[in-house]
Amino acid sequence: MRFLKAILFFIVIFSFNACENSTSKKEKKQIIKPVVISTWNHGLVANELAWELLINGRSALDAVEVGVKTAEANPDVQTVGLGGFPDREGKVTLDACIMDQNNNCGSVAFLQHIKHPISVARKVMEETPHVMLVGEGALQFALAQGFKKEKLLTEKSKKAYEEWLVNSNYKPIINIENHDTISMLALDENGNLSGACTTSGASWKMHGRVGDSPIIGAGLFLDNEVGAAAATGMGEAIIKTAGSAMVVELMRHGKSPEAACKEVVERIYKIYKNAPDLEWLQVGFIALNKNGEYGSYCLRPGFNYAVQTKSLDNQLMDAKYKIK
Ligand code: SD4
Repeated sequence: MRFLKAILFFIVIFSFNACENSTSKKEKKQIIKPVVISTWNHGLVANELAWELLINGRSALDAVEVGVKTAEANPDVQTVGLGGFPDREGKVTLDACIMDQNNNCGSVAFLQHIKHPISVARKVMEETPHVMLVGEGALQFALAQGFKKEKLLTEKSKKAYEEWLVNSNYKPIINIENHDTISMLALDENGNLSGACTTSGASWKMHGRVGDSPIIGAGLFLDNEVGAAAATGMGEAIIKTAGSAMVVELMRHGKSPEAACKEVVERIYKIYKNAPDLEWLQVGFIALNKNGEYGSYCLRPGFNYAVQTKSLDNQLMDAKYKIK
């Protein structure tokens, strides 16, 4: 009898545990990984290279650097790296930053003559005790690290600049002159996040102007426990709201990536809704959380982003927007 009671006791305990395990398995969200997302249609090419690395088990950090370098090297992408539109003095000045899963980050701003500012930003992160180097100091550092000095103003961008000089009117055209910053976020096979952002900034900007793109928290931010976010569009508006950091914080408090991006765009709209600048203002955010869920939102129609996962072939998605 005692023996039978013991067996019964074990059966009850065993089935209780089995039942508990299966419910907790059901409750656990399935994590989608790897994932890579990046801004605008040049994100498609960038994703291709980043994906190649991710699918072979490489880190999200390597993937985002390699990915965005494609836009930096492409002279036809006229607001990133080589061939970027110059400032109003005819000089191409570049901004970039990179961040990894351990909150390590590196950034360069107002950097001239170097085609791959993202790689210089990574060197700042890995080889210096600092986060950000700017201007002449950033250039000296890049040269000391073995980067080559190059002429970044192409004939095509020079011509556009000369045409702009005729009226010298600083009024960007939505989704055209602002539309080429590449921001990329990735989640790798190990479940780690990284992000990168690189740009020649707003075309015809004042000499010395720095936008959101190299500013950790504005153009890019991530928290490996929560998610990552990055921005494109008019940097001044993104800096004023600490845009990417806010998106991540809103995800921490339970918002989906899209809802978090939307809330920050709403905040920007509130600031600008009675300002004359609203007429040509565009901002867009992309976000990716720890579960591999992604989303985006922007102020006006026209912003799209490229996504690649195991079940979704590299493709462009149109972001939802505020102003219809
Ligand atoms: C800047 N945010 O310098 C950049 C420009 C940009 O898509 O994103 N364009 O303000």
